[in-house]
Amino acid sequence: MRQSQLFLPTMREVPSDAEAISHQLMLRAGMIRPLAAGIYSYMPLGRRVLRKIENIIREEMDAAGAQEMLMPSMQPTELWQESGRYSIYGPELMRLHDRHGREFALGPTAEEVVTSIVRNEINTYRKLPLILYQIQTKYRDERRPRFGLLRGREFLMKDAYSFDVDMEGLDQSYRMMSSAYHRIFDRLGIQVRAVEADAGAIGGEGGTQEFMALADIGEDTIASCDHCDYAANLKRAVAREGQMAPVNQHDPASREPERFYTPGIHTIDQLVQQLQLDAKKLIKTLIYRAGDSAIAVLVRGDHEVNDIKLMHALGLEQMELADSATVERITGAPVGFAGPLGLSVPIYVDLAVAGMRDAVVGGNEQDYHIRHVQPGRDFALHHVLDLRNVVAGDGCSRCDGGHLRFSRGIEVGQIFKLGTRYSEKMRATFLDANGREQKMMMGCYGIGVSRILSSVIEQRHDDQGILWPDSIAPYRIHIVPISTQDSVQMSLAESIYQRLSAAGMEVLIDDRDERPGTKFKDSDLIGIPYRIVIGKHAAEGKVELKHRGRKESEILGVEELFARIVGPSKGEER
Ligand code: 9G3
Repeated sequence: MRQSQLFLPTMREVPSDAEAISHQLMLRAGMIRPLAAGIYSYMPLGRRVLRKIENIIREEMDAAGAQEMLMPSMQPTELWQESGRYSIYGPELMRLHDRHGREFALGPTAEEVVTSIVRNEINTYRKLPLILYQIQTKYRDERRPRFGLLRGREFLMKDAYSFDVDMEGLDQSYRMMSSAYHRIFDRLGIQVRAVEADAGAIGGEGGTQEFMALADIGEDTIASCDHCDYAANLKRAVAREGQMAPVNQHDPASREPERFYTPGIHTIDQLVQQLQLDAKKLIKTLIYRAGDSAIAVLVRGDHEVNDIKLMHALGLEQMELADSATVERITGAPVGFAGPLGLSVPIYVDLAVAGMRDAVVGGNEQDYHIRHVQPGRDFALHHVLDLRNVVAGDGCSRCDGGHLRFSRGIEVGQIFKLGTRYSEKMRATFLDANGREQKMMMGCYGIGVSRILSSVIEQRHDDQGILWPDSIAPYRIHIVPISTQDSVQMSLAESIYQRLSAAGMEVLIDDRDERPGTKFKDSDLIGIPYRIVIGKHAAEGKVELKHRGRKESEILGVEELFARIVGPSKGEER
């Protein structure tokens, strides 16, 4: 491709509203352009990379026995009524009406659609297992689209769905997909960590993994053990069971609860600061609305409630903190003074609280707290369970001696065991070998294709620009003649360009009449792996070869160059 023809609007200046480095570099490298918030056009260079990512995914999905199809984005909302998910999703689910007034959703995912197809076509165990997938645009009206393609409102996803006769079959499909994912991410050159995750609203019979691209910009927090291979999304992570110190009812050292005056102190930090108290000696009491009732949740002062664990404990799909009026009604005090003593609502206590002694709690009275409180003695412990976010340094729940540490990740893949969550609601059944009607066992498997574009750049860039892995680079070779006015240089450049292209290489030649500095800056920015500079050595038939990811370059004769580029040993290509 001749760069003088290529629609490649590179930019020098860093776009001010782009916070993520991948977002900045994709804009500057002329790979994407914004159309609206969270909605982007892929320019030729970006499209080339995206297509390579798609093709690697296709190859591995096909090799794993999945079959590619393509489903509509316009989904009749009757399907979402059938699955019971129409009411779960609010404004995030983009809806529209056709000219006849029929309501459609722009598909954020395709469980309903694929199940509606399979239930009409499959009715015998002989036709299972079946794994279908598509690579298609998804729509989710995110409240806060950000970081370019990392959280967009229209994005490309590979979504696959497996259909099996039983749990054993589902486990097999799940394993097949999981190992395909490891191969895919390895070939894409992304450093990925598979972590235990939470199935969330999609539901499912347990068993879901997220594939996290390690990157500081990532919105997800990964808790991983420094000793074994345990790793989990913070929403799901479990520490070594909080050691519940034996609750000693009549410990002589413990004193009776005592109310004390704390004017204007209504946050944990204020309590810690002004009263020189250790947050580990405090108990936070949070009032949540659970449906149309309320509950109190107690965690230690230095811990946070894990909403996902709380919702699972209560069997609820959504929950939020009570508003201040509700807090006043239940505790008799303004927000900030809630405590467990004398509460009429059910109290859910995190494991780490149950073993506390001599704790400070809110006094359920404005400007008052209570000290020397002992859970179990001064208030009942009816519901004691793991309700908190783990913190760095917590003991690992899987091995002896390991401790959890945090890292950030971008979720680039998710695989779920759905079980009969959809086949039951949507009657996707088959007749088994005994002629009995059974519900299909389903799994679903997603990869954020456009998110991968950003993730690769987040992990592989330097101050000058992008460092593409060979597998998905938009071109493999960048020929950069220093001066288009120099006929010796240009004729050598042209002949190398023709020969490499004829050998099937993807070559970009910078034939623009630009200053060398501009050419080198653009070349570093777009990050093509191999650069061949045609300069002062051209007269001796020599060129300079440099790999984008390495410092040193070398002067080679043309024949050496071809031996190096066209016919390298496999290992060298990595
Ligand atoms: C919605 C909206 C947003 C959503 C969903 C539904 C996430 C939704 C979860 C999944 C699960 C898997 C198949 C591929 C892998 C992921 N956000 N999810 O179901 F209506 Cl607005 O998409 N789907």
